[in-house]
Amino acid sequence: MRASILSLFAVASLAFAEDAPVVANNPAGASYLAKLPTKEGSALQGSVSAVSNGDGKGVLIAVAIAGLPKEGGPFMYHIHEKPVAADGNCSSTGAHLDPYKRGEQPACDPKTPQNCQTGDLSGKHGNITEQQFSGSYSDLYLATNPSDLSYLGNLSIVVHLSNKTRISCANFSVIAAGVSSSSSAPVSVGTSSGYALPTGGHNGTASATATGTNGPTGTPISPTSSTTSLPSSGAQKLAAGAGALAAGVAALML
Ligand SMILES: *[C@@H]1O[C@H](CO)[C@@H](O)[C@H](O)[C@H]1NC(C)=O
Ligand SMILES: *[C@@H]1O[C@H](CO)[C@@H](O)[C@H](O)[C@H]1NC(C)=O
Ligand SMILES: *[C@@H]1O[C@H](CO)[C@@H](O)[C@H](O)[C@H]1NC(C)=O
Ligand SMILES: *[C@@H]1O[C@H](CO)[C@@H](O)[C@H](O)[C@H]1NC(C)=O
Ligand SMILES: *[C@@H]1O[C@H](CO)[C@@H](O)[C@H](O)[C@H]1NC(C)=O
Ligand SMILES: *[C@@H]1O[C@H](CO)[C@@H](O)[C@H](O)[C@H]1NC(C)=O
Ligand SMILES: [Cu+2]
Repeated sequence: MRASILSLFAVASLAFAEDAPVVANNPAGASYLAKLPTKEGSALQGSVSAVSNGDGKGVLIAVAIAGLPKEGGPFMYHIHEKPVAADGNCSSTGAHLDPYKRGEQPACDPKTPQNCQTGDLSGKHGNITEQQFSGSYSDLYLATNPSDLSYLGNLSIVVHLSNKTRISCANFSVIAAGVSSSSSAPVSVGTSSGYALPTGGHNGTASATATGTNGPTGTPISPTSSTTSLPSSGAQKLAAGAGALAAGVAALML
């Protein structure tokens, strides 16, 4: 009896796996930032930001990563379904954000992004094939609206080697919760539960980005503290910074 109920359930959940809908009601000006932690002996650094698109449909993702290892690519990165535990161990982030339960297989086809796990950023938008990468793109299936199943604001980013080893991870933090388009009311995101802004001079960045200018050319929100900042303008500067940091990557494996 029990077994047959379980297998019925398995069949049902397969049958009901559905495409992800375009997220249409992201709050205006909502902005989140995940800043990868720097580690002794590793050149890896970077950030991923997610800002509501101007029309409220989906988000603009901006990625700036440098100091990836020479070996072990191409690199994948995803939004995972849980935050990073306080000890920083990336195992704690669980699987990919996948509220529509399509699972890992078959692999995401970037031509049909609605059929990918909503957290599968590199599946939908491309792996990182160099030791550094900087770019931004729109993703229509991710939410800055806390009531949407694909809300990313209390989740995390994980960067992987090609063999899935997790080499870095970070919580998203709220920079600005935004204003709901339906009610014009500021959105509440429960700042008591781990939404602390990254320490170290983020206040200036936050006020600069909270105004919600997010055209397709928007540059990644870069940390402004002197020890951890990535160059914020231009791939050349990023590449130069990455080159200077490229030594001593071998110790990176976790
Ligand atoms: C993954 O690849 C890295 C670098 O190529 C290697 O050091 C590590 O042992 C591999 N891990 C697994 C689980 O295969
Ligand atoms: C993130 O926040 C949403 C909305 O408040 C909530 O439904 C979800 O359970 C939270 N997820 C985690 C992993 O805390
Ligand atoms: C990530 O966020 C969770 C919950 O919001 C918090 O418990 C955890 O300490 C944070 N992790 C890190 C590495 O800051
Ligand atoms: C991280 O957590 C996993 C699973 O609990 C554990 O096997 C691993 O040893 C931990 N890694 C570190 C560096 O503590
Ligand atoms: C990204 O890399 C992974 C691991 O090597 C591979 O399985 C996957 O097909 C790659 N994805 C794309 C879109 O090239
Ligand atoms: C950022 O602003 C908050 C509130 O205005 C203040 O308490 C905090 O000290 C500021 N942090 C920095 C690094 O300036
Ligand atoms: Cu992942």
